[in-house]
Amino acid sequence: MSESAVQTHYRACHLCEAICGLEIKTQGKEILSIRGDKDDPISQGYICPKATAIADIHNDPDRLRKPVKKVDGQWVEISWQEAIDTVAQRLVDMQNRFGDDSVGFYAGNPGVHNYGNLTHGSLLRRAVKTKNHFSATSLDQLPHQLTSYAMYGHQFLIPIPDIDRTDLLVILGGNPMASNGSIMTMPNAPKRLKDLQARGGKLVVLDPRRSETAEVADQHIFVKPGADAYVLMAIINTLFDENLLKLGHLEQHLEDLETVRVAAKPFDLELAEKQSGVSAGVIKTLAHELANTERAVIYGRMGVSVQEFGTVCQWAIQVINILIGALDREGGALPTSPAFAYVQKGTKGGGHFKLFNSRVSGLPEFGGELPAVVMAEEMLTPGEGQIKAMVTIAGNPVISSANASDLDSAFAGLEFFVAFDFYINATTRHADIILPPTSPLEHDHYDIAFFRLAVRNSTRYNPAVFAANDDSMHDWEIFNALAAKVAELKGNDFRPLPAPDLLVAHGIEHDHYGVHNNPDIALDMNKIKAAPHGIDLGPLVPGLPDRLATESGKIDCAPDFIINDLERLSNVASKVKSGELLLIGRRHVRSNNSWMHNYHRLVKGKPRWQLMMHPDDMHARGIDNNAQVTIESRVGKVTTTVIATDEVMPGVVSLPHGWGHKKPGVKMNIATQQEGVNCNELTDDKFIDAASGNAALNGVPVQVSTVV
Ligand SMILES: Nc1nc2c(c(=O)[nH]1)N[C@H]1C(S)=C(S)[C@@H](COP(=O)(O)OP(=O)(O)OC[C@H]3O[C@@H](n4cnc5c(=O)[nH]c(N)nc54)[C@H](O)[C@@H]3O)O[C@H]1N2
Ligand SMILES: Nc1nc2c(c(=O)[nH]1)N[C@H]1C(S)=C(S)[C@@H](COP(=O)(O)OP(=O)(O)OC[C@H]3O[C@@H](n4cnc5c(=O)[nH]c(N)nc54)[C@H](O)[C@@H]3O)O[C@H]1N2
Ligand code: SF4
Ligand SMILES: [Mo]
Repeated sequence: MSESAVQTHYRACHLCEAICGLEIKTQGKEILSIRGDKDDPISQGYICPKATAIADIHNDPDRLRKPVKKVDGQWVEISWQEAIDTVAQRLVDMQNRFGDDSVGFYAGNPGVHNYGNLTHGSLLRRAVKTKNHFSATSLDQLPHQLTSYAMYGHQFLIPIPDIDRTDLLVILGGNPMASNGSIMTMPNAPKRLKDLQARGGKLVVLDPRRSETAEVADQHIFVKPGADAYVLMAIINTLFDENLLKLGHLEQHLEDLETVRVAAKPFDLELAEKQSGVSAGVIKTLAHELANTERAVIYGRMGVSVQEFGTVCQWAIQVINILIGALDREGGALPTSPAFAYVQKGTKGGGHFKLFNSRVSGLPEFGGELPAVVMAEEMLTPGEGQIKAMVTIAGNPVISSANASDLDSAFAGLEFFVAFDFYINATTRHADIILPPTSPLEHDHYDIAFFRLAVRNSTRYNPAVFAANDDSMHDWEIFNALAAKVAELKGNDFRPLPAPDLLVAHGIEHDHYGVHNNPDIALDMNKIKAAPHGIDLGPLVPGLPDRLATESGKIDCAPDFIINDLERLSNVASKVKSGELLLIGRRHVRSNNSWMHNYHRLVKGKPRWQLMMHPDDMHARGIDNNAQVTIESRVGKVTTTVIATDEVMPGVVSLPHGWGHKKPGVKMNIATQQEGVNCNELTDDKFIDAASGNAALNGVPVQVSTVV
């Protein structure tokens, strides 16, 4: 038999927001190599160590290939037909017995990197009508989306730092050297940051930890967790006070700027210094530099979204960019112009807020979703509307969400649980049925979400690397089949959707570069498919005020609910009790949330899951380096190893999320051998950004002591 030929495929990496282009060589069913695609116009050959682990995902013996059902505590393989029929029947039964809201949904992060989830997920949601939708959005970027909705009228009209042309980039609570950029798709973050410095620009980082990005920055400023809002308000105050405003072309399109000036007044430099630990002089200089640098931009990510004042921080960052004239200006923060789902006035999906509230705590919905922090109480609190069945899609909330122990019990106590996932992990071990989609390399790929958030406009479509087995289903096919069955059982009409590439192709033709709007470019899927490395669509371009999606056509500088939330900020009494430390997270380039710990090449070497603590804090508690310590919060207690480092500021401890796989029933052979603990057993479902309901996973008060 002749050996099959070596084939070269081009495929985007779907693991993180950087969406690097890959060159994958295969022979038959074997992956020979995974390298960076040098001809990818945006990533230009860059990859990080996670990319090669895509081969491990594909080959992993622990990855489920067939649907499984739990029978007397044991997993047995079942046919797709049986799986779909059983799941549909159980969901409909639940709704018949306990009402529509008795079924809940949780959608995790990888669904956003797998476009069939985005195009087809709503089919199932429409078939199984419930108000109980949750997702990783409210553990993450909800404050960004809510702020864009409130100020610019659309949750995805999010201005992106023009990193390749700015001369001053101020980052709060983001670590692109490890994360490779977030809400700022920027493949090869290390080079882009170096280039900024090489052209004489300056990188400033505010972070309670000297992160990998702080390490390469021109200036690193330690800031107390959760206190950034004081710094940002003091910058706003200084800009007004010293008349440093440069409103530029948006001047006539700003509503309620005066409200901002008045609201910022009480938050002066002295207060900011007292609350944040950043000296008044440093904040003042920063305000001056932002105002006086021709091309400057301020940006904030996880550390300032997923904390107690997430929405105030994201709003204040937008306001500063407006005040210094950075919004919608080259080298500042600009709207993106993707080929699909370009946001302009009237674009669907702008958002809605507070249309209804959660049953138990009354937290508000946003865009049809309730905050993930209420998921456990909605499952655990009896009464009408209690969640009795869950559908999880590409998520692992028992490791990723606040108060993980409560969630673990909640999932264990469900009457029915179906998971779309290919691993039996800390969450899905509680499922009754698991529906494993095809491997990432077995389906085609288009980055609907991340082209929208990228520092440069581009487009790229990748066909599947391997043909899927006959007896397997893509996520989108499962959505089609399950939604059809649910509709049939309910006696409703149903029309399945065509394959995702057809939907995107149709969208592109009618969108910004499509023949109907742009006959000169007339971009279509055929042209995109003919360019396997992707097509560069150029740098970000100014588009405001035309693209504003607000009713007034103007920017709402002072949304009421955010201005009202400043009340909370002005309540300055320290909530930190004596001896308490503030817990923050941390990401590492070799890890990816909770699901990339099952591959030897990513977990080998020195451990990366320990608690980081400042030597002074250890000394004060008589804790030795490498000792076992207990960390205790309002909701939980874990035991792990501590390492002494002045990377974290005094009063702060850091523990990465995503670990804690040693649970009975988890079937991830390598992950379960890792010692890291689940830091979300410490994070608190009642500790939230009250304006949005987003979890505050950073800045959680904890006590640390030696294990006795
Ligand atoms: N303390 C703390 N907690 C955090 C964070 C933090 O910084 N600190 N970060 C938060 C953030 S930003 C996020 S985004 C969340 C992530 O939280 P989640 O989205 O809940 O968790 P992931 O670890 O991404 O889990 C993804 C699951 O999807 C499965 N999966 C992967 N690809 C596919 C696919 O193509 N189809 C299907 N059906 N399943 C797939 C994997 O097997 C895995 O089980 O965690 C949050 N939690
Ligand atoms: N390697 C790798 N890359 C990833 C991921 C991953 O798990 N691993 N996850 C992906 C996902 S889902 C996301 S959302 C992005 C996140 O992308 P980033 O936000 O860039 O990544 P983080 O490492 O979470 O950075 C948060 C920073 O905020 C700091 N911080 C914590 N609390 C505070 C605070 O109160 N104030 C300030 N100023 N800083 C604070 C932390 O010390 C940390 O350095 O990364 C994506 N990329
Ligand atoms: S930075 Fe790494 S994980 Fe992220 S897309 Fe690029 S290669 Fe993949
Ligand atoms: Mo995330």
